[in-house]
Amino acid sequence: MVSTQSPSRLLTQDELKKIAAYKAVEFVESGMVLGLGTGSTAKYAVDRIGELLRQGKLNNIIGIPTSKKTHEQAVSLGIPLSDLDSHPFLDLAIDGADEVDPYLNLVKGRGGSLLREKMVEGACKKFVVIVDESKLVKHVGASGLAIPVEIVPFCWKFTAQRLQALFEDADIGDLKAASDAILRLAGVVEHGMFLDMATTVIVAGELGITVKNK
Ligand code: ABF
Repeated sequence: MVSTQSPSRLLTQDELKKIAAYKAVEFVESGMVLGLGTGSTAKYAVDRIGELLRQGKLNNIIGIPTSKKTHEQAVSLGIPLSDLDSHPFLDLAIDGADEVDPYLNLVKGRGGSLLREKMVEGACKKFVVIVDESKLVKHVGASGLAIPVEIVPFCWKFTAQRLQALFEDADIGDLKAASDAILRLAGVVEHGMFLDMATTVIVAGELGITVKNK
């Protein structure tokens, strides 16, 4: 864990997101195949990668976007893009998260696109998560907000009821067991718990940047 010194004035949440994103882009090297995340924090990282390419400080980057929105952003920045079919092994992905627990387990997907994110980020050697300190939780689900689950449209209410029945007492309990139980339900595509996937989490807070490694 590495901490920097505290800034002299209170920073806005957007400024903290940008600080975390720029720090993560320091991990990017020329020639890398990169997973490009989605959301307001990841957007800053994609912007920064585009800027460094334009300045000639990075070369031969290939980006794999995790959403249509990020795809459009990357195209507008001139970042060369590909997909998992052509590039099944990625060097690094940078993305935001909705919750981060002390073991670097994540909740993602409240901003949408969790399936693509899980596919891309599961194919990376290194997965760097960027958050402001408001995303830190004691345990997954502690924010009280629902864990996003992507399901097929066919009889979706039926699937939603079966999902609710799994966690009637509201306690998510063992995360791996909860993950397995959700994925066993027919009709479920994927869920937003990213367990044991992040290799590094960069947290920007009022007291500076903290880099947590797995
Ligand atoms: C996406 O962006 C989602 O998985 C996650 O829900 C969200 C985090 O967004 P933000 O950085 O805007 O808080 O990666």
